[in-house]
Amino acid sequence: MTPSEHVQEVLNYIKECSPGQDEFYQASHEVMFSLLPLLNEDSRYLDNNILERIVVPERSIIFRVNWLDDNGKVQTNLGYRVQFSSTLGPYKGGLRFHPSVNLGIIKFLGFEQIFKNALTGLQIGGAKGGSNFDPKGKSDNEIMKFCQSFMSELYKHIGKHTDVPAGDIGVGVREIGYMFGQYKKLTGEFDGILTGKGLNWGGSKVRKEATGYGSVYFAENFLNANDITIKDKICSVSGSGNVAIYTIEKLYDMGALPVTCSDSRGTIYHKKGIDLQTLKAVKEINQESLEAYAQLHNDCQYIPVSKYPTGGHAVWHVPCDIAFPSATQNELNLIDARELFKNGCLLVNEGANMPSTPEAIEFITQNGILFAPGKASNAGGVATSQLEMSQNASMAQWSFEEVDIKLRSIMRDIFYTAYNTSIEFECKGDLITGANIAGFRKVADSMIEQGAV
Ligand code: NDP
Ligand code: 2IT
Repeated sequence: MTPSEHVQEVLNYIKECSPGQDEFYQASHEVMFSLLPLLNEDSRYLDNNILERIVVPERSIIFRVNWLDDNGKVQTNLGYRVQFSSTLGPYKGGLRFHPSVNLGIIKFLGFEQIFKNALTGLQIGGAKGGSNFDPKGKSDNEIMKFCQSFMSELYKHIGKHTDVPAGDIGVGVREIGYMFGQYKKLTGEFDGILTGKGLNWGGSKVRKEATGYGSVYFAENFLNANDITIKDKICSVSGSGNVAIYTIEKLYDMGALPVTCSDSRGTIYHKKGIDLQTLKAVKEINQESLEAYAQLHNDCQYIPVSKYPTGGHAVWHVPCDIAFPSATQNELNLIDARELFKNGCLLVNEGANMPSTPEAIEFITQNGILFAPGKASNAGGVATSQLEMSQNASMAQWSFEEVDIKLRSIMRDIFYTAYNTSIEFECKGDLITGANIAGFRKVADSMIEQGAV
């Protein structure tokens, strides 16, 4: 059997034993085929059945979460924690609260996390979790009740040396706080079992900003390696949550001009530049729709999702030099990629996890647009989570500058690891191949060294 046939066989196996898990299939398809240059030259990985092993989580925990809403009625949601790989360290990865969450989504995110975490060069394994709980429209009391119930089961499976969750979509410092409080109540221990904590109770400076800042640091390295500077570049950013907001903040710091942001209801196009203060007030403080932003700036355009021709996303249809998809999976498709190309886009730098569809990626890479895959370019969040774990272990708190310098240097190292690996495999600048092979090789070599466990 050739390596390519072997890969196809493993993918058939995934389809058979995890039916309906489309996003997981999409993520594993991308990773496995990109590994062929390595698999063709080194037979140890297929001889040791690494592919068959790495696509199966070490453990998947699915549980019921009962909680009381404000009317005293019992509500029920599904909770998940997929502990994918502990090869390089304790399981590490975020928790997502969104109505679209199911096992396939959590498995795709956990699978990506294995390689992302390996790329950071830090000692962290891969995991993901969450719930189909919808935080939208819930009172603060309901959010707290849900988080407490969720943790009442999750606490049995996590620990500072075993599994350390963090935030993701729908989970920020407020939710981490309620979950941390419940963990402490149940165990009586003040432990660094979550990251993204508040700064007064064990959180790290820069963790909140880290994914967005890191994404821009990554883009800067990628552009510089191509003799392009980030200064004065017009940037289209999607999303208006944690990653998008701090991407926009860092873009301004670097002299670039972010002109868009979006949420699930619409897109803002503000040609003179997104007003960061308004954006933070609308999204971080008031948790409103971006319509509220448009009401405060009559020189911006608001394009509701319902008004946009189906098949594409308004945010990718404005002139820009760099695109930062920073909302959710599959939010940039072939129609969008064509539009970006037409508008002269130089780089697509993924801030979200798997935001570009396979067809979009194919078009982008075949038409000379630089492409930074999320597992490399958005790794700044989890890397800073590991810095939080380090600080917790030594009961220290580092300054903002100290953490930011470390983050910047980690992003540079991740870029060069992926870039140099692409050179090693004779596809210079193909960071999908570079990042996947570099991450995989580290995990796979360690799996072989640790034996068949
Ligand atoms: P937030 O919950 O803070 O923000 C998510 C943003 O994306 C919101 O603007 C939300 O709009 C929008 N969005 C979410 N789901 C959808 C959807 N199905 N359709 C349209 N818009 C949607 O999450 P984050 O900013 O933390 O996460 C964004 C992305 O970055 C995710 O892919 C996440 O996995 C990834 N990521 C996050 C990291 C982190 O540290 N937080 C680290 C690495 C990656 P609305 O407000 O209307 O819901
Ligand atoms: O996708 C991700 O890398 C995250 N949501 C952050 C995970 C973490 O443990 O900080």
